[in-house]
Order: sequence, then C-alpha cells, then structure tokens
Amino acid sequence: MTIWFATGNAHKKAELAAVLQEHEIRIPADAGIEFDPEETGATFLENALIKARALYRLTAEKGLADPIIADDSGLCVDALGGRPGIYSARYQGVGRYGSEGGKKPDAAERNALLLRELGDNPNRKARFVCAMVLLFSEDRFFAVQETLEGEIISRAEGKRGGGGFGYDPILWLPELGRTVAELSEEEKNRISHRGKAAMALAKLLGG
Ligand code: ITT
Repeated sequence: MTIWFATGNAHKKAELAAVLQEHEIRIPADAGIEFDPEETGATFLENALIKARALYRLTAEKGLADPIIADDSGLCVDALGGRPGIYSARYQGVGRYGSEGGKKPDAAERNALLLRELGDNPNRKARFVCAMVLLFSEDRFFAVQETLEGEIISRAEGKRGGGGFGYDPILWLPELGRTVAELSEEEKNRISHRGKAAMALAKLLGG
C-alpha cells in the first residue's frame, strides 16, 4: 500500500521505509509538494497530528486517499527540564529556539551547543521521544509514542559515530557502550523511539 509520510526529513523517511518494507513510503518532496506546516502544538503528539492533518488535506485535494503517517520527535534532557524537547529541530543553544531569520545552526552545531549548555552537569540522563500517528481522515487515526533512553555523552568526548542524524552522535547508550550514531540503521531501528513506534503501526497495517 502507498503511505504518505508527512515529513521533510529524508533520514526519517529512510528509517520508516526500512521498517515498513511491505509498503511504498512517499514524502511530499517525492511529488513536488511543498510541505512545511507550522508546528504550533504544545506536545509531540499535537505536532504529529498537525503535520498529518496538513498532508491529509493536501493529498485529498489531489484526489488521493492513501493513509498518512507523521512523526514529531526530539531529544529531552532531564537536567534541562526536558528541553530541547519539541523544539529540538529549532534549538539554538542555552534556552534559545529560533524559527525564522538568520542562519540556523546545523546538526553538528546544535550538538555542540547542547553539550555546552549541559556543561559538566553530572545528570546526563536523556531520551529521544517520538510521537507517531497513522491517519486515515481528519478525525480517524491511531497514535503511538515511544522513547529511547540514554545519556548525553561527556563534553570532553564531544561526539561519536557517523551514522544516523541529528543528536545521534551525542546520545550514549550505556548498555551497548555506543552512541546512537555508532549503530547500524537496522540496530537503531530495532531499539529507537521511531523504530518502535513504526513497528507498532506496522502491526496495525499488516503485510
Ligand atoms: P519534519 O518536521 O519535517 O518531520 P524535522 O527534522 O523538523 O522534520 P521534528 O520537527 O520532529 O522533525 O524535529 C525533530 C528533531 O529532533 C530533528 O530535527 C533532530 O534534531 C531531533 N531528532 C529526532 N529524532 C532523532 C533521531 O532519531 N536521531 C537524532 N536526532 C533526532
């Protein structure tokens, strides 16, 4: 079945497609659809629904009736009161979250900014959170939220690994002795917030 994934993030698409192998995953960019809805929600789930409904309207206008998946995700750091959380993509360091104007920091810069903000705080506990919805029409959907627990790597160590994206190089998984960026795509999908959420939806979708 064709499923539209309401994202502009190609890394997310690759991760979801690897779990939902039986299905054809399409993102707005695949069809030349401009897609950047304002994420005004107060929670991951609200933002996931905003994205899913926005793409549902756009595809319905084109006469398409395929299911929509959307994910809103981020890194929640305990010692920072759960920040950057829903603002992870817009994090600009020390409590600053930009949405427009100026040059936005790239992932490597955001990682460095976060390590600087956390400093040498001994409480390194953090988790990735992913809220994912499978939406069939405006008011019909399934929702799931999953996490991946870890610790922010020490400032001295900086970052480790070249896989994944975003904050993966700075989230250390003590049980595996590796950062998320040091996992293969398959390993990450097996344990990650997004992978586990996608597996739950895969069961609902069937083969
Ligand atoms: P869409 O909104 O278009 O889906 P996005 O990248 O802006 O793409 P979010 O609004 O959900 O997605 O922001 C999530 C941010 O949280 C993302 O840009 C990363 O910085 C971070 N993040 C989420 N999942 C991650 C993962 O698996 N590994 C590393 N960083 C992740």
